[in-house]
Amino acid sequence: MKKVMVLIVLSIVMTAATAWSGTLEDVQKKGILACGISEGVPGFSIPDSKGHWVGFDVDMARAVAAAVLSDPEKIKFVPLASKQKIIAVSSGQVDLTSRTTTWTLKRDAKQGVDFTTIVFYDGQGFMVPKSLGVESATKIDGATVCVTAGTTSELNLADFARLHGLKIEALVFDGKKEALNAYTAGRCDGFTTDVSQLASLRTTFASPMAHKILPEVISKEPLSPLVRHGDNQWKDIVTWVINGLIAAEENGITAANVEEMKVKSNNPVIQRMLGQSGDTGSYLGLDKEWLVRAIKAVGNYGEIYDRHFGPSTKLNIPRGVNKLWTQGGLHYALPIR
Ligand SMILES: N[C@@H](CCC(=O)N[C@@H](CS)C(=O)NCC(=O)O)C(=O)O
Repeated sequence: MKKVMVLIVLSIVMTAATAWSGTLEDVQKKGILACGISEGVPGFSIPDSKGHWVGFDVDMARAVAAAVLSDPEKIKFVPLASKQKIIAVSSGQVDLTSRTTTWTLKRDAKQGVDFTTIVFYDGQGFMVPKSLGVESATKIDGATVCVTAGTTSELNLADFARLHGLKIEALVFDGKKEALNAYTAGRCDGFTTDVSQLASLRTTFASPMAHKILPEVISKEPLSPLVRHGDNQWKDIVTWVINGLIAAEENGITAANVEEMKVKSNNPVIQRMLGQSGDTGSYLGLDKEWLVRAIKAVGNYGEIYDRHFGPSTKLNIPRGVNKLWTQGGLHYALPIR
C-alpha cells in the first residue's frame, strides 16, 4: 500500500515537472528573447540606420534581456501590426510584447494574455491637417477619420462620436502604415490613435507643422508589456524588472552610478535592490544582480524617458502623468523586498 502511494506521489510530481515548461527556462535555453514590437514608431521602437532597434519600448525589452540573459542585445524583435499583437503572445510566437498596448479587461481576461505593469500612461487623440481649420474634436461632425484595426482606438472613436452626438465615419485599415498613408493622401479628414503616437508619427511627415493635434484626450490608454497567460514566474519577472527601473529613478540610481551605488550605498532599500542584501533575485528564479544589469543596460525609467521623448529629442513629449508620484505623476514603484 505504502509503495503504491509513493508511486502515485512520484508520478504526480514527475507529471507536474514535465508539464512545466516555463518561459524563463525556454528563453535561457534558446539564449534569446523574442519580443513583439511595433512596426516602427519613432521614440517607441524603430530600427536605426544600421538596423539596430531603438526606443522606449525597445529599452524596456532590453532591460528584461539584461536581467534574464545577462545581455541586452540578445533579443529578436518581431514587428507586429496591432491586430497581431495579442495572438502573437498567446500562441507563444513571442515571449513578450513591448508595444504600445493598452491594458483592457477583455484582452486581460479573455484573450490568453496577461498584462505586466504600466510603462506609459497615454490617451487617445486626433490629428487633423491645419488647413481643415478645426480647433476641437467636438467640432468634427461629418468627418471621416482613419484608424487602425485591432486597436482600442476603434471603440473609443465610436464612443466619442456617440457621446457627443457626432457623425464620424471611421475608415479602418489593417495596418498603421496603410491608415497613415490614407490620411496623408487626404482620404480622411483626421487620424486617430494614442496621443504620444500622434506626436511621434507627425515627425515622419514631409511637413509636420501642417498638422495639428487637437486638445481633447478622449480615453485612458495605460500601456503595458504583455506575456502569455498562466506563466506567473515570467509575468513576475517582466513586471519586477520594469518596476525596478521606476524604483531606480525613485532612489537616484542611474546607468552611470549603479555599480558604485551597489558597493557604496548604505541605504538598506538600495542594498536590497542591488543584491547586496536579501535575495530578491531568487524569488524570481534569477541571480542577485538581475536589477543591476537591467539598470546598467538602459538606465532608470527617467533616463529612458528622457533619451527617447525628452526635451533634447525631436519628439519632446512632456512627461506629464508619466512623472514619478513624488513629482505629481502616476509612477509609483512597488517595494522590492
Ligand atoms: N494603445 C492602443 C493603440 C495601439 C497602437 O499601437 N496603434 C497603432 C496605430 S497608429 C499601431 O499599430 N502603432 C504601431 C505600429 O506601427 O505597429 C491599443 O492598444 O490598441
